[in-house]
Amino acid sequence: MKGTVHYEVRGQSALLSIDNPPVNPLSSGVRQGLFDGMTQALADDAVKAVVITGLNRAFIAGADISEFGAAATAGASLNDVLNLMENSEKPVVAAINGTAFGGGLEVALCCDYRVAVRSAPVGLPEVKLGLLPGAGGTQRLPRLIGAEAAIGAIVSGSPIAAPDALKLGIVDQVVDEDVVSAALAFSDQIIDSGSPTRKIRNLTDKVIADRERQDLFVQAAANLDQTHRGQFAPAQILKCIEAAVYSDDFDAGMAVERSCFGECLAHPQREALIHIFFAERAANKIPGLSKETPLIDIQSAAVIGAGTMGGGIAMCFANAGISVQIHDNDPEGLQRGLKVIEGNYARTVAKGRLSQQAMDERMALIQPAATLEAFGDADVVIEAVYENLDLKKEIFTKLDAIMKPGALLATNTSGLDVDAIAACTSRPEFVCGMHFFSPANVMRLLEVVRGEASSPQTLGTAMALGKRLGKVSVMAGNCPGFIGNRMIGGYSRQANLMILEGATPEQVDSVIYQFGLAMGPFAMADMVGLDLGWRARKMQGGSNEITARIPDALCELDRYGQKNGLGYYRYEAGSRAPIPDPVSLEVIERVSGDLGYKRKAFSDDEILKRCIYPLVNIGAQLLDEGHALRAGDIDTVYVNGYGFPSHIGGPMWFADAQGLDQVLADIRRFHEETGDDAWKPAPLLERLVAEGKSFASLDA
Ligand code: 3H9
Repeated sequence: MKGTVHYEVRGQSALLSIDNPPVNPLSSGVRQGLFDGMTQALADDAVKAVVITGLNRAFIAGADISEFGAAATAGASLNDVLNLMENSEKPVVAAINGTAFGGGLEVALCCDYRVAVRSAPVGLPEVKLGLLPGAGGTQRLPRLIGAEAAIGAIVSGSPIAAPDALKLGIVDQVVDEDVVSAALAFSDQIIDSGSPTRKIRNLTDKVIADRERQDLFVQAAANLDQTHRGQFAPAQILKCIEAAVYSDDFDAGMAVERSCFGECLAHPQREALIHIFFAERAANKIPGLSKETPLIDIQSAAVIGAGTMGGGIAMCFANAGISVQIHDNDPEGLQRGLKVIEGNYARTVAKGRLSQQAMDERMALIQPAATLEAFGDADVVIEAVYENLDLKKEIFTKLDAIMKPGALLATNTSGLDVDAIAACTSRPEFVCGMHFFSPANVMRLLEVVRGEASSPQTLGTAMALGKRLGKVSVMAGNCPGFIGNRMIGGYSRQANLMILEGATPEQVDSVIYQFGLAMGPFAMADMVGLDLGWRARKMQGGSNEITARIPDALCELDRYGQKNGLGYYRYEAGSRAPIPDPVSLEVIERVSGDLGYKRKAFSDDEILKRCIYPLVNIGAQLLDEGHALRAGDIDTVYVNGYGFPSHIGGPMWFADAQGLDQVLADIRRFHEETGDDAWKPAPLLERLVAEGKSFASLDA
């Protein structure tokens, strides 16, 4: 059995300490240990109360996620434990020493009182795994804090800092340190005062008052379309909370929760989301890099380029409490960049998500540097200038002369040759790619690009730094576009070919939106600006790619996208909502005709496959070449960097769910129909189908 619970008597109380490192999930051994500990405490007349706490760095991280979908384990169930706690006539106090998430908070909600250390977050994040709190959380939290706050907490799944939990009434006391002593003192007080136990199931005031709020659930359901489009669990959560509010019988509400939890558990979205949870963590484990690999100690950083990217990266360092210098070869650009950073922080302060003091501290960590020479002592430098290999080479030549020995030299290139850049230095082993996604202070993904000479120390430091900056880091090999941009190249190309062949931008965009992405390729192109690619192509003397013909033709008519209200779509002044435009359709039909296409109708199914299967085929090539280490890494990149819906699990997981034989058959058909080499099936895909295997089987 995994995990255990230590039992000791301290004064008048039994202290149960959960021990299941590193984060104390409720594995079978923990459940049994809690059950045995409670039984022992209840049987001992000398014990007047029970205090439950966690060893290691959490209170309880929730149910053991690896048990979902696996065979049932022996021993006490969580329900057995919670029933003992809730029926106990001796008061039970939770000493929340660290993270109390999911089933962990539900254990605490079965206690009579909760004392938390200030640094401990609590929350019910099950929705992020396609689940709902299935151990009474949907019934007890509304009784404790009211339906509106409970909906906010459970539907978002967001962590709640202990001081906020105190304000909401989720915890009864917050202490700065030694939460166990505080909880023991708390339980002594209850015993001495003869205060009764306090069972949340018996609290009814809040839910009865909520019955007057007719609009609460209608409004919450309407919001789901904005916040959780296409997801199954959130509506089930509302159903459970509604049962908590409108049912006088606590057990009837629990029955609704049990049934809805079962439906979530059986839903494919649950499996996809749990796949992403474990894939994000597996991505951190790099073969050949052990925990013992010595890392560069990063105390200070430097960023070159104060544009959107460089500014965002500097904010990432400041947000993590690391001092960072920023340089731009254009002094006005540097000042502009600093103003943008300040504006970004000010907006967060205005929204109440950051205190003015925290903003001031972060701004103070960001120091402008007039020259590159000022960077000499920094432990890491990240170059974030525009995508021009010659410029990057020039910068790395200078950095080699300036930076102290042992510093990490990283380029934020989104697809250029990291080895060519490293070769300009006398220390290519200290060079790697660190590809942030825009806006860098918001997007969670970081591709760490392994150059041929990058040392384990360099790569380990870049991965660890990513974690410190709050990123999900994925290791990518050094090939054009790395993982993400190489794949999206295939997706965009097919979308552009389809509008030449007869589809319309709105048809393609609508299919991709329905699939779950925030926007389709053409709305996205309008947002980015069609003129960027057009100008770049003109500077290179034009492009022979037929997929560039339509955007070039649109730009020739001054249709640059959202920025001037006309692109693939037209936009009303002040609005970002794309409106289909017959003028752009005329342009598309003209170019298509000039190129000799006979326009044909597309089904939605065909459009989806033409867009998504290039991701799968290129993903398989990346795996075969070793440029991606795992299928799960590719899914992690796509979900965190490209808005692929996490409840579909990423493109490789999606392909497995379709059946790889079906995917391969379609790819072969596209290859035959178009003669386009891009559709040549990846050898790995063919091998997997021949062997009856899946992408997931490669990671197992
Ligand atoms: C639930 O509770 C359902 C109930 O309502 C009802 C049941 C009937 N289980 O993230 P880290 C592993 S659903 C198993 O790197 P951090 C993780 O895989 C659950 N394993 O650390 C990793 O393993 P490895 C609701 C878990 O400090 C290691 O622990 N709870 C679990 O950055 C370290 O994790 C959640 O959704 C788990 N529950 O963050 C919370 N949690 O070292 C999910 C972690 O082999 N967990 N592991 O790669 C988290 O949000 C974060 O892990 C946490 C720690 C904040 C706790």
